[in-house]
Amino acid sequence: TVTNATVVSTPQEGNLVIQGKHRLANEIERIVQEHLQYVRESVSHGWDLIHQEGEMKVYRREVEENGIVIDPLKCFHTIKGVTGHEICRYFWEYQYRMEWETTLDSTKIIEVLDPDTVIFFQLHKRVWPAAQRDSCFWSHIRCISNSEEDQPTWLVVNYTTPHPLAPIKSPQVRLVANVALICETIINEPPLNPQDIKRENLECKLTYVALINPGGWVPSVGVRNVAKREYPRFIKRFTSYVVDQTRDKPILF
Ligand code: H13
Repeated sequence: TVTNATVVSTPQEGNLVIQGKHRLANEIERIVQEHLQYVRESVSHGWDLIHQEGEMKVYRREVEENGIVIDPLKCFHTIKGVTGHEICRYFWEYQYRMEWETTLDSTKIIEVLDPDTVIFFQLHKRVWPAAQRDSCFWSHIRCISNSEEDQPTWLVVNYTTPHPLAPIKSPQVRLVANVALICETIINEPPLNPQDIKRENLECKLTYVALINPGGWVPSVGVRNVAKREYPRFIKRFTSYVVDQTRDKPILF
């Protein structure tokens, strides 16, 4: 069903559908802007490098709130042969998720807010310390053009939201998350004609930030060990998956 849309009749264009804002539009705008701000902040004091492998660097800041570990995590990586759009598309699209996610039992879309924004309900594996957890979050994909010449920045934000179709059923514990994947595309040795750009000219600079509250007490050593193992594993597996999937496909700019 279409909501928030108004059909107007105009003498010149005939019937026209005007799409109104949905209920989460303002919140999404605010969180997207916060991430774009935060992504430019460099990692300095307080951030520990917890994993380095090739071009990948994973940092975290140890933070606890009422004895619960909520360590912010930030990962930088550079991937050859893909665009930022491709990385973000494969992260956002529901149909690929179970092929690269190793920490999920299930995922489903419970609402479509607009063509770039959906609400997911997910059941997480018990790799998450202690009891099984679930999550309910809006997921938004966006392209931001910086200038006429530059390649645009692509981003996906996942942000916890309540939903009537996903009530919290105790003893199930809900994760509270604010996660962003932000990608820029670099074109090395650009050919004169943009049509001649090959995958070997492409490089994607990826930043992934995760602020996740486990939603209840879990032993801090356990959460920190799981995080240290699982985040690098996810970045490696997910980015190689996109490289494999796109290798023989036309470039998606
Ligand atoms: O970002 C990742 N996956 C997204 C798509 O499935 C969903 C994610 C999300 C997580 C939790 C709540 C809402 C959304 O954005 C990849 C996630 C990899 C997670 C690695 C496990 C780390 C465990 C850390 C424990 C902290 C409590």
